[in-house]
Amino acid sequence: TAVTRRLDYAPPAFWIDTVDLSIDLDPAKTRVLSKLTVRRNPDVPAQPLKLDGDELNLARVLLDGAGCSFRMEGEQLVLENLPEGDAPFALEIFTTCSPEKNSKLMGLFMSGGDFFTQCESEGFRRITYFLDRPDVMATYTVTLRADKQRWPVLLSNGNLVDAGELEGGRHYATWHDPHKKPCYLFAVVAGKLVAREQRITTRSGNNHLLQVWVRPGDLDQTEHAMNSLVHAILWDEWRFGLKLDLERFMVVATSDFNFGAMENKGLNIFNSKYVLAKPATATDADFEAIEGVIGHEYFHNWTGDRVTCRDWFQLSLKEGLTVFRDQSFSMDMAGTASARAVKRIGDVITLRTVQFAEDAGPMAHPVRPDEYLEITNFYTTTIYEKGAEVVRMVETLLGREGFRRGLDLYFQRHDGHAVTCDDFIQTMADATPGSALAERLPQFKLWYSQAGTPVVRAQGHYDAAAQTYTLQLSQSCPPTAGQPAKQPMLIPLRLGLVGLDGRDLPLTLQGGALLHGDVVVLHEPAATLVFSGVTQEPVPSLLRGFSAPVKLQMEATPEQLMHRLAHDSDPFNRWEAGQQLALRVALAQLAAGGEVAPAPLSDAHLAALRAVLRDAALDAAFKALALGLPGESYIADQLPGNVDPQRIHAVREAMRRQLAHALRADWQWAWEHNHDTGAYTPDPVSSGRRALAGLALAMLCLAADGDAVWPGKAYQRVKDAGNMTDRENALQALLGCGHPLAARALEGFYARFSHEALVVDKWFALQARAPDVAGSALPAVLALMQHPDFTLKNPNRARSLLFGFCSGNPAGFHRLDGAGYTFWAGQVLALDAINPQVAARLARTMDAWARLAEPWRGAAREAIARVAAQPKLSNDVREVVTRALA
Ligand code: B3K
Ligand code: ZN
Repeated sequence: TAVTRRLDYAPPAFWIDTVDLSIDLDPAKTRVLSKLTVRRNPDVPAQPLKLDGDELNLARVLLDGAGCSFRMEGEQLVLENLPEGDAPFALEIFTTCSPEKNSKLMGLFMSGGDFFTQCESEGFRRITYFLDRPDVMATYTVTLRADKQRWPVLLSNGNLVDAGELEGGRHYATWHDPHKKPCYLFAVVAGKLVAREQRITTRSGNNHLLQVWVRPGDLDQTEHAMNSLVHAILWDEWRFGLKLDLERFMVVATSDFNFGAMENKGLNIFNSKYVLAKPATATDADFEAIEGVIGHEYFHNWTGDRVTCRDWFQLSLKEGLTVFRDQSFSMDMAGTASARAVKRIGDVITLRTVQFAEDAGPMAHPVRPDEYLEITNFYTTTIYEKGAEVVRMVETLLGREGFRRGLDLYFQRHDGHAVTCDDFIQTMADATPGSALAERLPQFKLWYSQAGTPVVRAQGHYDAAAQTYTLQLSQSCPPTAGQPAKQPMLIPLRLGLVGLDGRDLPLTLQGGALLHGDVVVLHEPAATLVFSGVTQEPVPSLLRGFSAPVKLQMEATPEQLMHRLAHDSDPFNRWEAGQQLALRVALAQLAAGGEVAPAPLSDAHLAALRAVLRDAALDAAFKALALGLPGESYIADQLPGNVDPQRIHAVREAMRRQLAHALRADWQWAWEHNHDTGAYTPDPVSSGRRALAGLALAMLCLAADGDAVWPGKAYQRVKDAGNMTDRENALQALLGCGHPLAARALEGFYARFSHEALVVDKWFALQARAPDVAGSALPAVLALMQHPDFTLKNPNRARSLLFGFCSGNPAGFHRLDGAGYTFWAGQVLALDAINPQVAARLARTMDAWARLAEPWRGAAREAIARVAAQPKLSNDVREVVTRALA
């Protein structure tokens, strides 16, 4: 298959106005009759109608009720002798497909005996022949037929308009969706399901039926999802004036799903991981993720469904904007300034560890890509998270009100249409004439077209006599594949100058004004800012709140960093100062040769961390983040190359052990004050206390030095914790210190939860990430693959074990003998035969191979080449490994 290019976009030669589907559901052979009203697109020269298909069996085609000629061109169905002129004609296409053989989980597939669909991006063509592209929008009516006993619930988009009995124990349901939509938003569910229902009256006085559909035994795990949905509906109306436009809104959970969830119009389908939660089985992180993903899919109803993408290169139009919306929602739900900052820090950690690495690797691409072999590979953190940062910068430039005005105009102009990223950003500028965005729109648009992470260098100078502080800024962006030279970008830098007493000094910029009082817009390759009336030497705090997705490089003394760790009024930068401090220590240890120092942290550094831990004014959640060390892959990303993953691990472990020992009394104090959070609720305050208690417990186990007290406490907690967060943290603490009790604790954990699939996933993941004591990690993973509960066919299960090991356990994976990489190659190939999307994700865990030192680099290349040499690879995996080796 060939590469698809953005600049090759051409409007469709035909429009499809209505789709009338009749689906007879059967696991082995489902029959689909599709009646389409089609007409020529008068703006396009006459040409044949080419309908997309994939693994379909074609039985019959009728044109205006009569047989007609057609031919196949690869998987496309081509019709040539169609009526001239603009008048609509009727096509009837009769096909069959086999849901039970569909292990790719795209199109119509089975999960636990029930039917589900996944159409984005190109799954609808696996259900029937169609113009499978998002700019073809139609009105759908769907009749589902199935055995009533086996599949009593029949759902599709829109409203239920008819239902009844059929002969032979079958029944039917007809759904009509009044909203025009692209086919990627089509959905069908049929199964033995039950719903939690709630009626809601919104602020505009409309009444809606909300349903969360799950397997019968799971109803007790749906309350949090329903609450999250209600909050999302109310929030979108309050914050953006966007109302629910459907009488009925449904969420359905399935345990076999390629990713998180899908925003099908009125019928969102979810990976059960992002719906089901009860305190006994779900952690605080799970509860938080459910709120975020339920919000995300709901917000797509406007940003995605009503205004959709013209083509898949515009994916970030809906994804970047919707991630920005779900992040804003979660922040508002978190409440306090501190809880908001904790959410922001978490989002930035993801961005910097995953997206920055993507930008620096073989899959680097712009937020609006220019080409793809397989679109499924482009559901990336660049499209999603960097895309969200681009929208956040728009909000920073326009202010909250201006941003709202922009979005209002966006819906006025584009509601009901399939549009582009250019349309979005143009609208935001048009709504805010004179804004920093409108003034420099062409430059801002580079965020959509240039790949790579810009680097901002800053240097400060204080002139005591003149009472000025001069900041010299410059920017650059490293080359990426196909983009050797980059232009300077528009970068909003939120900043402050921290005084001796820890408070911000007033900001007076010479010859210019600061946007919103604290934002500088850097648009030149280099700029000099002079602040006047600065009465004392300040400590600069740049990129507050992480106001742009860039790497900031600025010299700072440890004292300056500690001053900010103690005082910065911006909690994000306060945390960041601590990360910088730790990073410097790690990088110094990596640069020095020889043995890894057993205690690399200075006394002053430890004292600064102790002060944060003991600070009565700080929330526990913030403390847990501030006391955490940067991850191994983030440390690796800071190196120019020649990455030795084992040394990074050893250095970070030395830091962790030192932190555990040196602060032992403080950890004990933190544990005592935080380990009992009473009856479980997933609110930010108590979840923060659980996070800090979990960290303290892990540290105390690590510092146990043969003493059985703390490992014993952890073991006891695995047995009798009142919620999954505490239980999992305790188990992780035991595993993390390599204590022999860990094995027994794991056994007990499994025995208790062996019937809870989502907990069994955790059980696999915890072991996949367990420390590599004497090379034990890989053999342990191989043994787990033989466990009766392990299967490559279930994406969640495969991800728990394989991704847990290949990306979550660097020391175990990057073995000197290369056996980790050989294992990776084997699993990528095995998965590719089952589910190419999941296989391609696993393939990407080797993205950073070229930055490794020998012998890892050579062994990694060999393993990737082995995969690339397979003649029967999917496009998904082929694209990833070809780029990796390019
Ligand atoms: N839009 C879907 C992702 C579909 C992925 C297709 N390969 C989920 C989301 O972003 O909300
Ligand atoms: Zn999305």
